[in-house]
Amino acid sequence: MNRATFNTNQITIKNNCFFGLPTTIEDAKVVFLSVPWDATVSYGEGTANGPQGILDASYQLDWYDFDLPLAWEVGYSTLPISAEIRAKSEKTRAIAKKVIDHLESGNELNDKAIAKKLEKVNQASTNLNDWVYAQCKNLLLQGKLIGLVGGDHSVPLGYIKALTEDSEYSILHIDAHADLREAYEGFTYSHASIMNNVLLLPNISKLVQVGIRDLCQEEINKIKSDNRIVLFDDWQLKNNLYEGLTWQQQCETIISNLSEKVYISFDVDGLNQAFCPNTGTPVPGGLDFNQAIYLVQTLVKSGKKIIGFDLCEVAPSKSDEEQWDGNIGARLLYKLTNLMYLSQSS
Ligand SMILES: [Mn+2]
Repeated sequence: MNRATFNTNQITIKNNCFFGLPTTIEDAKVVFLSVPWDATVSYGEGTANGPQGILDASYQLDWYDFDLPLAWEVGYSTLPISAEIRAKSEKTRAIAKKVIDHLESGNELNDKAIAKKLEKVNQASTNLNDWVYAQCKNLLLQGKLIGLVGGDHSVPLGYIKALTEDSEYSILHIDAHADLREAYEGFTYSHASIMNNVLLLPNISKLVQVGIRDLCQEEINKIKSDNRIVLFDDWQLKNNLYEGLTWQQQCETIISNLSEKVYISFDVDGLNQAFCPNTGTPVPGGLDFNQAIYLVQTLVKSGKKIIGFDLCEVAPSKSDEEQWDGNIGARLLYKLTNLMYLSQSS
């Protein structure tokens, strides 16, 4: 980016870079990696279009940030949204659908043809995880911070794995769902299993879950039996608020459970659906946009470092004119990136 001629008050040029910020990878402090993948989603489709929807809406943002006024100067670089990954997602999704249809008709997974399809889907997911891992490892070795843009919530596993090779850290997980199922619909790498898979990695000291409000018994059992998991469910958070505990007090309690290095896994459905009307698996309730940001701001104020983050499950509206989901996604992406950078530089 030519900083001397870059006019932050003028129109943003649509250059396929998030927020129109065209920094080279070489000069970048932060790199955005898009993962347009939703092969195994269980309910609504469309999160594979999340990166494009966020990109399209991101041109419209103003660059001034109240936490990091000169955020646009930091150096944010955008890797191209991979058409190949997008195509593989589509192809795999078609196979996964057959498995889901089979199960939804009340059948078991012992059908040979279906088992073969399932194997294909699991292999494609493994390949995706390997791809994300390789991309992230490469960027981390260059000293870059990474903002990963999903995709459904299965996609950050390779990134989280690459980070575990550096040091121990904890995860702040904002979501309506606990995502602790041991495979869902037979898919080992389902979006509903991401945190189960994460906890199989070494070096994850804590998983702190916030805003959760849709759980199955298996997940409750896991939360109770694994002392690395700390649950701040949406019901309790809201009840505490109604009964006089402030959001600040609750944020401090949440953050006190995290270690010095924190990764944020942000599923947009952790927010109230007003902020993600087209997301795949919406649940009523949830955090307000400002509550979520305040939580991350409080984390930064605590002096803990944000070592990376993902933003998943943003599904843009099918209508071109309506960019609300993408708009919220872009604002979250900007804020998370700025706060990550701020936490690293203070
Ligand atoms: Mn979710």
